[in-house]
This record gives sequence, structure tokens and C-alpha cells, in this order.
Amino acid sequence: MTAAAYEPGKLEPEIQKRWEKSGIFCTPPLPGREKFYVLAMFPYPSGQLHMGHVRNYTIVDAIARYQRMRGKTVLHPMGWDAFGLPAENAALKNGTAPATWTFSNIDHMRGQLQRLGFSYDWSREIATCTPEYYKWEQWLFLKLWEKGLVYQKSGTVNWDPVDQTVLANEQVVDGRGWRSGAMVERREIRQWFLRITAYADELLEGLDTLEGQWPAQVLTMQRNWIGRSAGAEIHFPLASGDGIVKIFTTRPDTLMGVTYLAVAPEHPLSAGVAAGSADVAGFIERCRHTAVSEATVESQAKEGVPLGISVRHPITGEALPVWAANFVLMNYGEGAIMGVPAHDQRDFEFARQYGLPIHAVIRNSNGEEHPEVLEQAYTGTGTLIHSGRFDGMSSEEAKGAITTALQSCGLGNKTVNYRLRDWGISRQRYWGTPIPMIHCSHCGIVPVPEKDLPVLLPTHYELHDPRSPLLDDSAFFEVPCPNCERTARRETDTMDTFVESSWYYARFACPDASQMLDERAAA
Ligand code: ANZ
Ligand code: ZN
Repeated sequence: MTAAAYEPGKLEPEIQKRWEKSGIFCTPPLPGREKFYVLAMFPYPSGQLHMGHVRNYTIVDAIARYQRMRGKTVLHPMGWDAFGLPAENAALKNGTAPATWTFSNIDHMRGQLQRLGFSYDWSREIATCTPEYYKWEQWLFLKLWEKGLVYQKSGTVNWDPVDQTVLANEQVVDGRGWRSGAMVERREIRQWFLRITAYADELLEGLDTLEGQWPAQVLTMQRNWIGRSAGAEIHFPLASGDGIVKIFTTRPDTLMGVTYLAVAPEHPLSAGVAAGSADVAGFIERCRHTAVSEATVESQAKEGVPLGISVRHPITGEALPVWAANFVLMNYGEGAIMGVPAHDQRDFEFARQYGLPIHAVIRNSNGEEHPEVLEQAYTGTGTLIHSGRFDGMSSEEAKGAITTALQSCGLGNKTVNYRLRDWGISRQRYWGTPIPMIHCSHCGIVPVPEKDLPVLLPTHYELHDPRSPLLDDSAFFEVPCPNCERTARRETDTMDTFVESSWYYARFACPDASQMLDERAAA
């Protein structure tokens, strides 16, 4: 007997048709049996599946089939992460509209996935660039706005001069934009933010409940990502005139060893001095050409300029010079530091380079005195020395005592900082979810009324340059203010595509729901 030859070209389309007819992979919205959700990350519709997709989706499909065989009701959906820059770049190159390019890619890739025979419930397919999907994102944005969890702020960002948009720190690789490869610049622009830092402590506490369930190194990474840092905010009064410079420190115990202050190049003090000083202006300009991420800042040589301003030490009243320095980040803490070169390595290198004094105020735990000339900073804790009335205290005691002393004269407070940043979600590009906000010169920022959702993204443009066509289309941006009916301007920024990919997993449970999520189906 000879075995019949397996001819996939004949057999598979036949079987696949039967699967489709009988709806065998369709999942009921409220199954009675034990449920199992198998989710693979949905793909970006770039045009063609590649072997990476095939590998990944095959593994996940095997899991889905296995769980079905075990008698579970399996939800195994598929969809498209369909907004984003590549559609615009391809459209620029080929002279098509991004929507046309995207939908034709989706059709092609859907066909490829179907020929591979994956057991998806295609009745749940979603594409994030459709108003049926992004309408709910806009709705959520309005809800977050009502709760004070959305705000607009101008800040220093990584600007990709080729792609003409803002990049997250994770999208900057070795100082270059992840897609364009162009050297990233710092720019000051207004952006929309989601206040995720309001949840920092809750997120941290949540990690404790995952102890033993998640790999330890993932938990550590998450904790470091949130980066809770307890310390103090300290105020240094300007030596002449009114005003203070605020700094954040985790080591208030080293306050008596401060020999200078350093502020970020983007700090208002630097900008103020730059107006009258070519040296300072030149320094700020040089710093503008490097990315804002901590990693970049860590790796570069420490550089700075004196601002010609002095502040008073909050306890001794001694005058201390203020510098602008490239290792101080504007968007961490207060954008300014107190320089304690004897006990912080960066401050030490900076002081060495510019001949600033170095005063040791912590004796290490071996009880050794510091030599007159230090080779490097002693960054550990210990016992206070050369610190007046705080002498003899341990670092721990001194942190409390010094913070209390500052509090009582109104020059400092205990504070907590997080490395976690609020999420800057605005992008200056076209192919994304329009942010449902209106700028009225009379009323300020006015949210689009819920009944006017979705704010439809026009799909007819052909692109000729990277500039967003929304900026030049008055039919899009000229709108009456919902409040006073005067002519106002619709927001032309769109949302980062990571906003779409942060909730699709839940929408798959109820892709046709007439609200963002159907709680019963998604439970
Ligand atoms: C004085 C000092 C003395 C510091 C000392 C350290 C050791 P984490 O733990 O990461 O929160 N810092 C504060 N704001 C900064 C900014 N915007 N850019 C760069 N550095 C900044 O680190 C907190 C420490 O990082 C702070 O404590 C400050 O240096 C620095 F012996 O203040 B420290
Ligand atoms: Zn108005």
C-alpha cells in the first residue's frame, strides 16, 4: 500500500473553506465553559508577512489548538496595528494615500495568514486606523481629561529632524532616531501627556503581588523603570535679588559638603543668563544637539559653564556659584542639583575639571578620615564630619535632622521622585488618532463634546513632504469653539500609536461593543 501524497495546495484550501463555513474558530461572547485567551501581539501591516511572523504566530496557534483540545473555549483573535509613520513614508515614496496603502497591505497579509491556516476568530478582526476603533480612544482621552489625567505642557523632547516628529527616549538609539537614523535634536514643544505618574505607587505595590509569579529580573526591571527615589527638595536663595533655586537630592546628609550648584542647560536660569552671554548661549546650543535620555547624558564627557550667579547655602549662608552643566537633566527632579564633589562621582569629575572645591563631610564605615586630595568620590554612607552641629550623626540620622532643619526655615522639604515620566503621547505626524481637543483664543483648551466623536481623520491626502497635511487643511482645523462658537483651531497632533496598542487586547473581547468595552464580555 502506498500512502497518499500530501498535497497542501489541494487539501488545505478545501479544509480552510470548511473551517470558515462552520465558524469553527468563532468564540461566543459569553462562553459557558472554561475560557482561555490566546493573544499574539498584532502585526503592523507593513505589506508582507516575514518568517518572524510565521514562527511567532505558529507557536501561538499551537497553544490555541492545544487548549481547544483540552475542552476550553479559546479566544484567539487577530487584527492590525495600523496607524504609524511607515504608512506615511511609504505613501510619500509611492504617491499613494496612507489609508490606501494600509488597507491594501491588510488585505494581502490577511490572505497570507489565512493560507497558513491559523485558527483565528476572524469575526473579531480590528484595524486600529478605523473610526470604529479610534473613536473609543478619543472617548477615553476625554474621560481622562475630565479626571485631570491629561494635560498639555511644553517640555524638552527628542526631535527627529527627518521624520519631523518627537521620539520617546526608547526610540532614540545611540543618539539617532530609530526609524530615520538621523541625529536627534532637543526641542522645546508643547505636548499632550497622560499622567501615569499618578499611579507610580500603585504600580509598585502591584509588583509585590506578582512576587513568585513573574521572573525576578522582570520585577526588578519594572521597579527600576518606576524608579522611586525618596529624598529632599532644597531651596537655595539667590545671593542678589529675590528668588530661589530648587534642587532635588537623595542625600540631604551631604548638604554641608555642597560647593556649587548646577542647573540643566534648558533650566530657566541658564536661558536667562544666555540672553546676555555668548558663552552660555553657545553652551546651550551645543547641548541642544544631543538626545535627552539619561543614558546619553551619562555617557558623554561632563561639561559646563559658570552662569555668574551665586546662591546662599541654606544653613551657613555661604555664597556658592551656579553653573549650567550637561549632565543635569531638565526633566528629572527640579532640573538642578547641589554639587557635592566629595560624595558624588559625577560632581567629583565636574569639580576636578573646573577646579571647584571639594569638601568631604562623610567618614566611611571603616572610620577612615579622607585624605586631603581625593582620588574619587566616596559615595557610601557613614558618619558626618565637618558638618557643624550635625557632626557625629549617621547618614540616616542626618538625612532626617537636616531635612527638618530646612523645613523649619522654609528652605526644604521631604519629597519623592520617580524615574517614571508622564507619557507624552502627541505626535506631530498625520497618520494617527486625532487628539479630540480644540484651542480657542477666548476659552483656552476646550475638549470636543462627546457627541461630536469621532473626530475623523481625513483619508484623502496625497503626501508630498513629511509635514503633516492636517496643518495646512483648514477644513480640518478650522472649527467653531464648542463653548463660545468663535472660530477656533482643532488640535492637529495625533496620538502615539502605542496608545492604540495599549488596549486592543481588551477590545478583542467585544469588537462590536457600542461602548469602549463591554464589561461582561471582557471579564
Ligand atoms: C546631592 C548628592 C550628594 C547626590 C551625593 C548624590 C550623592 P536618584 O537616586 O537617581 O533619584 N540629581 C538630582 N536631580 C538631577 C537631575 N535633574 N539631573 C541629574 N542628576 C540629578 O538620584 C538622585 C541624585 O541624582 C540626587 O542626589 C542628585 O545628586 C542627582 F553624595 O544630590 B544628589
Ligand atoms: Zn471659545
